[in-house]
Amino acid sequence: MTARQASSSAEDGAPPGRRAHGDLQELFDETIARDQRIEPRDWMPDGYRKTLIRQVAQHAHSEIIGMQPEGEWITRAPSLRRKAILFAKVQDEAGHGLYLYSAAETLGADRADLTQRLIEGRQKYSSIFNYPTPTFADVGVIGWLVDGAAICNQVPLCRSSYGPYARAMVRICKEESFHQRQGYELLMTMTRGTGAQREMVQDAVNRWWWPSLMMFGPPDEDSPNSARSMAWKIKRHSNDELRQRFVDMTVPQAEKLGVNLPDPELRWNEERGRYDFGTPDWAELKRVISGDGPCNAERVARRRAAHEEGAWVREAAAAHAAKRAARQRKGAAA
Ligand code: FAQ
Repeated sequence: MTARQASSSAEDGAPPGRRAHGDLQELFDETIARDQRIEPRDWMPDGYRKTLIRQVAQHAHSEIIGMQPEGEWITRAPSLRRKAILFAKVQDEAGHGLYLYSAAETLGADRADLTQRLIEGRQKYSSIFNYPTPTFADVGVIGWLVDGAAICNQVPLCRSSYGPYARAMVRICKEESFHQRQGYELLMTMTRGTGAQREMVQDAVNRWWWPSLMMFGPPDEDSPNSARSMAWKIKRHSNDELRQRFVDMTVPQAEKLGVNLPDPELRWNEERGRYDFGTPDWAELKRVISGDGPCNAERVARRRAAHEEGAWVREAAAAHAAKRAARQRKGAAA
């Protein structure tokens, strides 16, 4: 019997008593241990549901707020080709946000409530989107480093134990890979260009390197959620493991591009077979997460304005859906 069958038989029969609850917990634990997926109708512990809503909502908010830093360059992209590429990328990010809000809804969260929490500063989004994008090289570096870090973090989430989240991640990761390549291709073009373009790229790398490492979250010893999330197989790897993986993947790419990563401690460790690297400024991460980064106020204000300006669209869509449903009911009755 799966957790789903158990949950529906408990619903069909008498309300689950202590014993039934124990059985459901056991089935849930077995499903996780067997590496099978938990689906929306399955019984799940409250903590598992809450953790998922927290992570999936933050992830969705990150995709939507993440449209802003690059979005600022759509009207200023240097060619029609770059404009079309950037437009498509930013549109993909909107799509990712929507898949993720849908995944959160399967857990019983209400999308309007999640948005409200975001614009009131009661729910987080990724620290990385609170940094400015003063030059077009930032678009390339976001694609290369930020999407690169997102891929490192998100590919394991395709095996997350919660079905709708894992399936959303499969599609998202395919698109993120494209995003990463477009960023790298843009930087290849710029680094083969003029000295001024190369300087612009190096300056953007200097600004984005450390914030990209912070995307993976605090160090393991300061990560209150990791142990539980890993036991539940929501997260498959710790923050530090993924950060290391990102550094190992990125250093050879930086060498190919001919840019320096701004870390004097970065060097190959023969014994470990991995790169050693310096310590990010964790106080900065804390500041940015708590709302005091360079662009937090601006990002949330923009999101709030977009939500308010979009009220008429939501009202029109709801009125249209109601009209259509009434027409269908009339048709069915005739
Ligand atoms: N920023 O105990 P942990 C993208 C919070 S999408 C802000 O380690 P956890 C696509 C954390 O929430 C990028 N907050 O937490 C794109 C927790 O707070 P809480 C987003 C952070 O959950 C590319 C507290 O600190 N990706 O880039 C951050 O186990 C380009 C303690 O931390 C995801 O959301 C941070 N960096 O691990 C779009 C991936 N780090 O809730 C546009 C899914 C930590 O207890 C352009 N999420 N916090 O109050 C995850 O993998 C995890 O949630 C982590 C954090 C790894 C982010």
